[in-house]
Amino acid sequence: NKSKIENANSPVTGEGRVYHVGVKRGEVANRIITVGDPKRAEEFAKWLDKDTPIFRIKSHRGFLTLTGKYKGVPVSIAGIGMGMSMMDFFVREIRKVVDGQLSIIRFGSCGTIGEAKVGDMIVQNSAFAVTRNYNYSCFFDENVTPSSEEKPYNFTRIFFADIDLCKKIESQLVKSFGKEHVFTGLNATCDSFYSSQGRKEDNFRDYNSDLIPNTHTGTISKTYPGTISIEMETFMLFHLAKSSKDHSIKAASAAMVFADRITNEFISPEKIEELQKVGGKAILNALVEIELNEVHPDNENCVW
Ligand code: R1P
Repeated sequence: NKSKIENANSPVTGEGRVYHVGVKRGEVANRIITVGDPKRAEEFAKWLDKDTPIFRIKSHRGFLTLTGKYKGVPVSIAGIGMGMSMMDFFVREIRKVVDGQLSIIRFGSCGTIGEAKVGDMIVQNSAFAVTRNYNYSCFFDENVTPSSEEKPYNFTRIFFADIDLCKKIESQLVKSFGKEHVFTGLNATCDSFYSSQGRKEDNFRDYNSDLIPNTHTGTISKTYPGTISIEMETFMLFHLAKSSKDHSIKAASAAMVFADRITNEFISPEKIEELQKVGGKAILNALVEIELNEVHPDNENCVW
């Protein structure tokens, strides 16, 4: 049975498919763009070379992988969904089935708490994580008075993107959008779209009103001054790239600003379409420009 998994520690089917992303060796290129929304992945695939057929696979856990060529270079575009755990599944499982160096660029959407505006582009050259402190006494019992050391949210240290890849992305985005619309800076990756991103809700006790209090002086900005963007995946990508044993992953991230978390402005659907079209091409250009030690699988196993 080809779909049977023998090893619970490293779940790969008899056919060599990783359990969640659903791909096997030869189906994913060394150069990868990850996006959250599968529709965005399909949109970017429109830029791929027309003379090479696009390989498409959707996994039972919602990962969509598209592989083809761009300017003659094998690339994959993956729709991975949202959050740090999806990025963790993706990077670890892809690393199992691709040989040689990997270059992974996340191209997503984000909010800004810095000087960028809705519709601008941000190259995220570094990232920290903001996670809910599940042990905070008041989450368990609202009547408890927490000690002064206890905080409802935790902040990690900062992890960094690959500098060369960032520079290539930055110059491609500047070419497409103009210098005044491209920012480079520090990103906050949060473990919730709601609580750790400082959104106020009626139904839950989140103790998050200090995180982004509609000014630039919230706890996130105070902890790491200069934080420009806020989203849910980039930290995990940079963290895994840094902690990969053979340092074989070049990681970078860029995002379209959908929301201004200080003024509460939100982007229009028309503007999203425009940004995705131009942005996708810029990111593909950067992806194929970077030097990379690629290993192509035997012809018979390879989809490109
Ligand atoms: C939340 O709406 C999602 O949008 C952002 C966040 O990181 C989160 O995944 O990125 P994507 O547009 O790439 O999904």
